[in-house]
Amino acid sequence: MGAYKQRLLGLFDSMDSDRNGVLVWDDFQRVIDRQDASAPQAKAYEDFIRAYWNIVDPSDRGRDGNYDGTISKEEFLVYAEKKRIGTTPETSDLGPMANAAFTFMDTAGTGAISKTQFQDYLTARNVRAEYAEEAFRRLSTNKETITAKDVLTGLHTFFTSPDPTPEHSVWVDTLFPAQS
Ligand SMILES: [Ca+2]
Ligand SMILES: [Ca+2]
Repeated sequence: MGAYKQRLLGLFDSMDSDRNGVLVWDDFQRVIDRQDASAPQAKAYEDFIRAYWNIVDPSDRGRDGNYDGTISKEEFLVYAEKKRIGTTPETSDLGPMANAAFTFMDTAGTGAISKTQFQDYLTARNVRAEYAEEAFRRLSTNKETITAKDVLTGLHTFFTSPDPTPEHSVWVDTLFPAQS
């Protein structure tokens, strides 16, 4: 199996919170409910999960191939390949999710994430310091901050690239529940 499929199936498993092999809204609600609702970025994280649901939601029949109201792994992969491979970040369906991810990581709310802020965000989530540094180097276009556009480009790369470790995507992993 290619790195791309493995990466997407890892993402599928991390969101399949009842481990029954299909995605429905309850899986996403459970991820929201497991957050500490009083944490500073709890609302921003909920917005991110809702934005992610919007590109999974089986009520879009193009995603739910067998019309059973749930998204299977196969449907998840087929839709991702059909809809995203060959798009640009701007023409993909990832814009709202990327904006929500940016807002979540922009803990100071300044509209641009500084290098220190980004590295602190990652190391607080158990990413090793050298990986955090490398992730910043790869993701930041201007080498001083991470912009919303950088996050969109990085997320698009994560969802479309055949590269085993696209853009050093440790930061993407921090956005989703850890797989147990
Ligand atoms: Ca499930
Ligand atoms: Ca289905």
